[in-house]
Amino acid sequence: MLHSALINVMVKAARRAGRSLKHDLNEIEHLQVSLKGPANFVSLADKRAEEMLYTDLAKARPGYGFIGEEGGTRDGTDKSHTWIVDPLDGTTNFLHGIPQFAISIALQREDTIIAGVIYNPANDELYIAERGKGAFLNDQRLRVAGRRKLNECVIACGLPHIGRGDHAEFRAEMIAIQDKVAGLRRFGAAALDLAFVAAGRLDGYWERNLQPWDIAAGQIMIREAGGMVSGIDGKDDALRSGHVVCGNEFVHGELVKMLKAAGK
Ligand code: 2AM
Ligand code: CA
Repeated sequence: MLHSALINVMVKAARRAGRSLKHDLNEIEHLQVSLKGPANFVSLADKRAEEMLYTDLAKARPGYGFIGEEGGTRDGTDKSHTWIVDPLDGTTNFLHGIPQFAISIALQREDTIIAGVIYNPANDELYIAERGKGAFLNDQRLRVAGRRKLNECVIACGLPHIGRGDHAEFRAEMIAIQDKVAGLRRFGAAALDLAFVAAGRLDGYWERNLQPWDIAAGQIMIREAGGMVSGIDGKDDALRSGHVVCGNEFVHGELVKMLKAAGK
């Protein structure tokens, strides 16, 4: 399938960094990690992946700014374009050899995300989206699920971990949603949760306290697949607030209502 030059640049970068992550995953699975321990090994793996992504993207589009999880912000001469990159989303899964992690690359022009690529090298699933041109998984056009009965919906969430977020708030939200839906899931890689909603595998998803690189590529994926993404109160911008809720129009609206009620 033919994609734009921009998408080709992003896909090529994602695949190269993906090979590196897959190699490192193999080391973890065979316990050939460094003496300093697996956590240190993983932080080297994601730094290496981010450097590869930066090198490839900067070579193809010199001057664009770059925001990455590992290296922080690198300003470019072109102030209107910024790459927003997570070299390894789902770090804990990766560390445990759970094949649910991804590279996430988005391109922002002014205030708008115009392209996104999410790539899981463990199963070779490649999601792409470009503004106005649709979203695809391995070249198959994506469409969010059409369900309009909550008790048939599978909804994913993020669980705040030790020392992070508001655990009591999460439990209240979970209780509000748990007995209205067919099933709750927690996969642990935000970019893939968003991609799964775009692909219609999940009907909806919410999570708090994320970073722009967790959300940016997934957001355009869902919008290009016909779904809705916002901050938790329904109208705000998830990229700014760090809190995200998504689904088809109906599910998104219902989740917003339930989350609001849970907060009271
Ligand atoms: P990461 O794996 O790149 O850290 C898990 O619930 C999701 O939350 C993952 O996508 C994870 O991304 C993300 N996340 C964002 N901020 C985090 C933080 N401070 N600690 C752990 N996970 C975080
Ligand atoms: Ca992340």
